[in-house]
Amino acid sequence: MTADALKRLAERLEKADNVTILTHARPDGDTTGSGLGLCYFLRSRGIKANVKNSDGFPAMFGYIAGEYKDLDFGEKTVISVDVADPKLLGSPLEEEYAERVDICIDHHKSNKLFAKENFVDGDCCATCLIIFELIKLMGGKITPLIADCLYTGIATDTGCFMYEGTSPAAHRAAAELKEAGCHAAAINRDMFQTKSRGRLLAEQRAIGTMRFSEDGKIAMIAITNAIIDEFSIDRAELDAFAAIPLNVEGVKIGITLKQQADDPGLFKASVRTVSADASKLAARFGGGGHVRAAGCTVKGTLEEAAEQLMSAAKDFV
Ligand SMILES: [Mn+2]
Repeated sequence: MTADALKRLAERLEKADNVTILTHARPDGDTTGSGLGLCYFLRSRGIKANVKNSDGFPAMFGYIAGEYKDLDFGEKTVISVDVADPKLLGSPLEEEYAERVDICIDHHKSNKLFAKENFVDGDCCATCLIIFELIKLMGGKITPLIADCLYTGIATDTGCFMYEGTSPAAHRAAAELKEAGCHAAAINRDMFQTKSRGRLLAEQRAIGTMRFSEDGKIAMIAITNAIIDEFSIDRAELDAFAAIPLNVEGVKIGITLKQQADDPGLFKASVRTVSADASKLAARFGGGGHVRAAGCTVKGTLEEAAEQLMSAAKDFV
């Protein structure tokens, strides 16, 4: 974010009071860390603040959300964090807040600029990185709890600092957050290494479906409702499966098909690439996303969906 925009945001927050912070639905590490980090910081400044989302905080973020409690106040300012589109607030928050967000803080290039004031930096790795810079500019103290919040979002949105777009600023922020007392090793273990037993067994089954084409350059796995039901895993855990096909040596395009719970004849496809433009491949099916990570939906049986995607992917290797 430009120094100017960050300064305007800081000035705006100095004057804010009785703040409701909104995260997106099915909250991930970045929206959760941004929301809670900003909330704890504002409270430390004597500004009343709460964090709301449509689904509650997932148990995996208990180390930052566990002690969180709502305060009682009449709301005056509404801030969204890491929310690119008011639709992503989910139900019921979308109905309640879509039209009346005062300040939007985000890092998605696709942001719909739906708030009264929008502070969007599409080149920033994580919304938590914007919040980090904001707190520093405002001369705030980064407590170990706030450091854990912000580290969580930076680590998760950069794939533990492995994605191409991971900026020097993200590494510097991580260093400062470590100095501020964040529990980086424990967070990394929880976010990137620890899996539920059901998830690992479901991965095993999904890996069992792996098929290749184009001399091993394209790999595909499928997660069917049968697999999900058998191991009763949370659908939120499935997002991480998209990385599996690219783990295989030589694979340039990885596709993960996920059967939809409410429509077994519909598959959500996640496309991950090493160098090809994933968003162009997804666009052929009416989807979109980023250059190395995109998604779309395809109708049909599993075989039909797989065949359509595999044949389209051939044009990209
Ligand atoms: Mn994010």
